[in-house]
Amino acid sequence: MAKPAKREFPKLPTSLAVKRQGDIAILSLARPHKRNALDDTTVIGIERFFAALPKGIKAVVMHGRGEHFSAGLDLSELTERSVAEGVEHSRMWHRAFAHIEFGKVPVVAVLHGAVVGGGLELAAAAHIRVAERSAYYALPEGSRGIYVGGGASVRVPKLIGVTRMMDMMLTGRTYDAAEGQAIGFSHYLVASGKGLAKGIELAERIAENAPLTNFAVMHVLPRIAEGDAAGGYLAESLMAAIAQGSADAKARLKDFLEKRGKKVLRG
Ligand code: 1HE
Repeated sequence: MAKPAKREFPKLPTSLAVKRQGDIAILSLARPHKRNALDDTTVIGIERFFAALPKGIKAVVMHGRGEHFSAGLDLSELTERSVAEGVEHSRMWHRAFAHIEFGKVPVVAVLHGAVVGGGLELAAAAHIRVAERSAYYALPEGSRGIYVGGGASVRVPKLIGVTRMMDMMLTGRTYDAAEGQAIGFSHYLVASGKGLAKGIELAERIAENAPLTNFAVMHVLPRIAEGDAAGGYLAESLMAAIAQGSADAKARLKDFLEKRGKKVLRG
C-alpha cells in the first residue's frame, strides 16, 4: 500500500485554511460565520502555522474569508478568567504573533471589512498591509470593558502614533480605509475584491529577493530602528488581565453576547 503523502503544512483547525502557490503560502481566516473572531484554537493554529513553515516558502499572504478580515478576540471565550489566566492568555497571543513579526519570512496581510481589536493586532504583526476600500479599523476594547492584549500597545503606535491610538481607545473612533492609508495602517489601498490579488503580487515580488536580505529587514531593521519592546508586551498583558477580571468587563461582554452591546460599525 502506498504511504500517505507527507503533510506539507502542520495540521490546522477548521478556522484556518492554507494553500501553497509556488513559493508563497496563502493563509485564510476561515470562520466567516463568526466574522473571523479569534478564539484560542485559531490563535494557537496561527502560531503552529508560522512556527513550522515548510522549506521553500518565501512569503505568506494572510486574509479573511467572508465580509470581514476579523472581528477580533472571540468575546464568548472571555468569561471567568483569573488575572493569572488573563496574563497567560495575552502572552499566548504575543507568542503567536511574534512568530509572524519575527518569523521566517515576510507576511502580507490583506484587509477588508472589520479590522478591529485583536484583528487589528493580527494585521499589525504583518510586514506589509494591503487594504481594500471596505476596510475599517477600530479598537473597541474600551466599550467592552477590557484592554488590548494581542500586542497593540507596542505595534499600533509604531504605525499611527501613540496619540492616535489613545483617541481610538478613548473615543471608539474608527478609521475608514482611505483614512487608514493616510495615517499608516496600510501600505497599499485597492478596490474592494482586489486585495488578495495585490497581496499575492507583492508576496511574489518579495519572494524574488535574496532570503537573507528579507531576513535582515524583518529581524535586524526593527531592532536597530526601535527600542526593546519586551517590557511593553509584559505591561500590556498585566493590564489586559486586570481589566478582564473587572465586574464592568463581565457586564459589558455579557451585553455583547446577549445582543445588547453595540456593534463596531463604520464611523
Ligand atoms: C463574535 C464576534 C466576536 C462577531 N467575538 N463572537 N470585537 C468587537 O467588539 C467586535 C464585535 N463584532 C461586531 O461588532 C460585529 O460582529 C461586526 C461589525 C464585526 C460584524 O457585524 P455583522 O452584523 O456582520 O455580524 P454579527 O451578527 O454581529 O455577528 C455574526 C456572528 O459572529 C454572531 O454570532 P451568532 O452566533 O449570533 O451568529 C456574533 O456574536 C459573532 N461575533 N464578532 C465573538 N468578536 C487580545 S485582546 C483583543 C481584544 C479585542 O479584540 S476587543 C474587540 C472585540
